[in-house]
Amino acid sequence: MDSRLLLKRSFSVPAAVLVACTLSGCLLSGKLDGLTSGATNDAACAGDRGPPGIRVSAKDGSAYCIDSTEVTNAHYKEFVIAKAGATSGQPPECSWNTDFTPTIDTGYPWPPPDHRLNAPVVEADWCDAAAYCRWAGKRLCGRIGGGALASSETKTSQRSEWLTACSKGGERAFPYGDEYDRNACTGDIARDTGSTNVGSRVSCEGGVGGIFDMSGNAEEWIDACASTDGANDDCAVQGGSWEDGEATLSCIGSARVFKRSYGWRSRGFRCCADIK
Ligand SMILES: [Ca+2]
Ligand SMILES: [Ca+2]
Repeated sequence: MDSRLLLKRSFSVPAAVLVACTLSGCLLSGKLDGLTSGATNDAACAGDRGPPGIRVSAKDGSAYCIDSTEVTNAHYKEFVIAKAGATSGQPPECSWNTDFTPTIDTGYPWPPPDHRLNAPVVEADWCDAAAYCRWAGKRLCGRIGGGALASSETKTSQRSEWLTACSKGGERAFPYGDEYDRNACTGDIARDTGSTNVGSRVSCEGGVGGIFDMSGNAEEWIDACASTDGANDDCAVQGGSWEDGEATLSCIGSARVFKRSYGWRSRGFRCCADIK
């Protein structure tokens, strides 16, 4: 599909934002405040810290909120500063986690440089991500209706908050449609350049309008771990990243697991919340 049609369909762009569409997708430039600091399609998802929430309707008639974008370096930096080294209040399976600072990797330093503040935070382990979401008044995306998703349910859209949002309730293979479009999202077309600012590729919108980068950019931790023993639990990651190709970039086909303690340069997260 012509990405300009996607724009007209459902994306409300602040007047100060310029949109450029090329073969490599659409990129926003200019002022992003309308997208990243308070824009929401539903007051029931407003008011928490972090990216604005977007309302998602599940097939069972319930509804919940999901962050419009991945959590950014700027969002996460606020959290690290606010916690000031304190790591109390974590669940028992995170008792090993004594530092919320992301691991430092080549090209992904911490603290982040100013020009990377709107890029997704990466190198956070599962417990860091869960603690951020709790601090923000939210939770890692898990099971529709609340709580963790069983690891066997990560490919069941009617059970998973993350997958329902990405696949529009199981109707789409990719957030933007059924056919893979290598240029729509920040997948392996960015293998040499890495992650981009969240929400900057407007052709990567969906499954629900107003949500960006469910496919690619940073892959995303969800609340679906195989056990609750600690650092070595296998926890699910979805959506693929700038390091991945088609199979991993689809909504349903992308469920992989990594150790709870294992941050990575292309692994981030977003949060979910109950409707207020
Ligand atoms: Ca940590
Ligand atoms: Ca993503």
